[in-house]
Amino acid sequence: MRPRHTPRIDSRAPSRERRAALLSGWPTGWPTFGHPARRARRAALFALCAGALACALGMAPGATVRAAGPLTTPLTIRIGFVAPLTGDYANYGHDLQNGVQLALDDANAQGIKIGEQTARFELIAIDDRGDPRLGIQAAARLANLNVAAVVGHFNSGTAIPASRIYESAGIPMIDPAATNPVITSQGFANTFTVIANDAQNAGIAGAWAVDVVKARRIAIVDDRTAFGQGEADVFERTVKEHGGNVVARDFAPTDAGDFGPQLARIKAADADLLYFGGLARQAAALVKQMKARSMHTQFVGGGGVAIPDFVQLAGPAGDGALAWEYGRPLAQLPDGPRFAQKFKSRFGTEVLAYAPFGYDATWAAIHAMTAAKSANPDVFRAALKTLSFDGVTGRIAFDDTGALKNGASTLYQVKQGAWVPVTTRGG
Ligand code: ABU
Repeated sequence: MRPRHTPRIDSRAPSRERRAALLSGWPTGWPTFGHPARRARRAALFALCAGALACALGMAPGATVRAAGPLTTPLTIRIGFVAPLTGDYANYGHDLQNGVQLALDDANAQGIKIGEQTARFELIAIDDRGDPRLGIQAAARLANLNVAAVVGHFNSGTAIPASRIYESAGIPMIDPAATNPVITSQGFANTFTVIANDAQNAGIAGAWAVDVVKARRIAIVDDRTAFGQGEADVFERTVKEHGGNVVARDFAPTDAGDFGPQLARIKAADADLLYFGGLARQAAALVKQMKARSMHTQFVGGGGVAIPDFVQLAGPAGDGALAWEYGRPLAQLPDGPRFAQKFKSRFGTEVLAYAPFGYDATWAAIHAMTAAKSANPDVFRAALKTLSFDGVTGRIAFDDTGALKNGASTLYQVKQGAWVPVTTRGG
């Protein structure tokens, strides 16, 4: 795995002391004195007064009053971010965090105004390791910190339960990477996605496998995550709707390194196409083991596979692999090359996967606050719902459920050690 040049975890999070102060409502740096019970009552009173003052100023729960003073005092707005920053998915998480940070850097450099006040955006990043249990804890922490909005999570398996917490707290979650369609089908007012979902991506892949590739014997393997299983289910359903023949449906948990039993069944079923629902690391292990068994079955990945890590991990076994990925190729987008260059000079690394979606999700929150002249979610939520702007990844606008309107999907193939776009659908 390539080293990242970004801090690993919670780089922009408040210090322990400041977090405790934020949670108690007592300002950082102010002396604590007196009996703990009296201190707690004072803190509660302070929180009440600060809340009342914030309301009087038309400020958000996520906005911090720095000090009493004129309205020209910068308005600090905290944006939450949750993704795996350690563990097997950390490379996706760092890439995404860098996209979010770049958007906040740009907004801070532009001196964005929310109403009369210049906004100062702060990132509070939390590592959930892609673990639903940690994802829920992270969401609860961000809700306690009263962030104005959350950009995240990366994994569908953490995004789905976390979305319920943000909904209860009234905090908009703008997801740049998690793609299980359940995320925006729960009837929530605070859930948005700036990336095409797997009903689209895996649906397109299923129809293409039958109608274009004309695969006759299709096998499917998934990683048993909410994401991988979800996209494999959509793929299978669509293949069958199009009259295709599924000869094997199997799975391997995300920590499985050995696909021997699954590949033995797929080889015995004489499959001509294998669709994999899961991420790049496992996909690379799968194609290596297919090659070791001299299998000639065409490998097709779903989302999250067409990244350089797949090519590095798979080596020559990756040649010819196909994968359907969300959105259009960055190089073909009007602002794509400029974004890629800016990203490289800021972080010293290339865009890996979803950084541009992280950038657009963050700007969706900022544009909505600017339009509403408020960082209070109760005020700017309406602006999010009617938002429409040209982001790096394309036009960002949401349907009634909060899902991205007109998302695109692109098929890539590994040719001479690099992913090359083949065709784009939708968008
Ligand atoms: N959508 C790509 C991988 C992340 C997820 O949805 O779990």
